Amino acid sequence: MKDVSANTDSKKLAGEAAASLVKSGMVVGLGTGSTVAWTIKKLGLRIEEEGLDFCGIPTSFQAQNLAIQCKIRLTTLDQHPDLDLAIDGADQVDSDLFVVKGGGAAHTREKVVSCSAKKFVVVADESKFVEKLDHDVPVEVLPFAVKLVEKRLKDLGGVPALRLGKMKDGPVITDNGNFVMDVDFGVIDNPKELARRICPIPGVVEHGIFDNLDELYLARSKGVDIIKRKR
Ligand code: A5P
Repeated sequence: MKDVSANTDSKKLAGEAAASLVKSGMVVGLGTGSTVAWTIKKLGLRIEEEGLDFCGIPTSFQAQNLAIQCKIRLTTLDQHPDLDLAIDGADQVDSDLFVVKGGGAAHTREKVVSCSAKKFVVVADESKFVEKLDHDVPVEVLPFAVKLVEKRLKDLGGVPALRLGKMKDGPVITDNGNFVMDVDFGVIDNPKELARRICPIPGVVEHGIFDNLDELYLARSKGVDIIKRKR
């Protein structure tokens, strides 16, 4: 379980700031995790106070439950395949705005939702921002394929570890019914190339390297910086 007490103020600052991007009439992807939870809560307040009227598409059971609590109208990708905006958290972001996600095992749906959006925004506190990525890469794996995927990830130079449950014996099961491996690749010099090599492994459902971030809302000591993608 992640330490949700650390950086709570910064997470709140970044999360709430991005809620201002949502306008009435939009279809918005709602990410997973403790930072974007602040965005979702703020959107709930805006519905109550301003009559903001938009539809959300949640990326996990966690996001769905929170959105329901906040009285956000929900829809599906089948009904609304083209989103105006997706907002989500991250485990790490580098200076070229490549992202590692999946600390909450939700990266597959998060990728589908963010890739369906015209604009993808990540909210994060400063501890997540690095020059070069060196975070373990979460890889969602079909349970039937675990051994093959493990071998192929090792062939790529990774050290894979099956993610185990905390209040459950055995592996973590994702919202899609699969396993997750956390793969240590050390410093990742070329995230795009690594992503390209993980993708074709049979049994890999999705990896946690994202190259589609448009804007980063980064909470720093003096406030929230908005960093736009240059590449
Ligand atoms: C979910 O699988 C992840 O991609 C989250 O978006 C990420 O772990 C968010 O981290 P925080 O809880 O620190 O916002």
